[in-house]
Amino acid sequence: MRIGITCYPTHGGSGVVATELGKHLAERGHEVAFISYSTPLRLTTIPPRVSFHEVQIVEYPLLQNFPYCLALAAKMVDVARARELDVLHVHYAIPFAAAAEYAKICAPELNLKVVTTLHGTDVTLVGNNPSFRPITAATIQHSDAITAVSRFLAEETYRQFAVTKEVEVVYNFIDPERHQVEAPACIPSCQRADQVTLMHISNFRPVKRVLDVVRVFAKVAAALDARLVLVGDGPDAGPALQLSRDLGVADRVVFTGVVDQVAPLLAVADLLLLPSQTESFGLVALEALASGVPVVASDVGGIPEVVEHGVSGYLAPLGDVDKMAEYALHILSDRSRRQAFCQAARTRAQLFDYRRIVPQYEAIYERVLAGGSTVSG
Ligand code: GMT
Repeated sequence: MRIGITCYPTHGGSGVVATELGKHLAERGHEVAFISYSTPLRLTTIPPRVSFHEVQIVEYPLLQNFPYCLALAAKMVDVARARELDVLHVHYAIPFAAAAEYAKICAPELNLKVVTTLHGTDVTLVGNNPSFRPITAATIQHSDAITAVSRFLAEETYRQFAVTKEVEVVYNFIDPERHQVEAPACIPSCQRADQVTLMHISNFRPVKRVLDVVRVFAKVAAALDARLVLVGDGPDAGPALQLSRDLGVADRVVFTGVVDQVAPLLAVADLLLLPSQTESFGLVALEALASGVPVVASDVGGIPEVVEHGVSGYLAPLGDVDKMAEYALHILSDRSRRQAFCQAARTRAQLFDYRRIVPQYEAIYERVLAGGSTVSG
């Protein structure tokens, strides 16, 4: 098949999933054309059967805010014609599902099929904002197939929008081999053999509740020889650093900034903290599990579909830093228990192996190309 993929080319999980999906599809013999305003970060080389098509940003005094959605739609049409695309697979509804619908309107002769994958905030925070709601609802509904990265998100989509088509759950995936790596030189190794490493990886937006990470860490560090590695950057990085000073643990906190590949960092971690306010899936939790790192997270959104409470980690009520610290200490304070959680984490991650998930997308493409519909009940 010939598949066009559009995503945000940045560090976010949706861009990572879309890019890795495209690379796996190409390995499996499909032609894949990425269409975006810059090369997706995980597309460090262009493998066989993969191409990248840049949406040009045009400056004109009347265009106060460049209408990216329209330029993207036009580029989708160009690429679909040139590459004879069968399917446009857009990752994140806003504004990509709308752009794909415009592309269909502009080039009806191509009979393009649109698959929209919902990733989270395109439904829960942004897409349901009154500024976007009618467009989100209509363009999701018009897609030939709709997928969501968790059951939670599929149910949220039905709840928030009057979607009558089936929203199919296709979970995010990992490549387990990529998580069997050595620790990188850029992270100083622990100062003492029995020191434990807690880690948090995110875009440091308020929804990630990074200050809770620091609060949990301070409680753990009061009881154990521990350090905290914070990976990423964003609005709450400064406040997190300040809080670590206020709580007297700044000397045990390491900031790495943004990194492209998290697997080498996870190789030094003993526990991942993910106290998010909402998380449709929590790709970073899955990446941690694949690295044999148990997760302590908030019991919200799709996280319980990834992390099994009491087996590969623990889930605590949102904002309950005492409980999270208690769970972290329970895992970290006993070496054999920690190892059991590590093993359970790797076992859990196998369920999300790309070899199980990518064929589910292929089956959806085949079905929409054959004219199959997914109207529910
Ligand atoms: O809006 C965001 O938080 C970023 C978004 C993204 O584009 O990466 O994250 C969402 O998609 C990820 C990949 O499917 C999920 O793992 C994240 O849980 C989800 N974020 C939220 O639901 C907050």
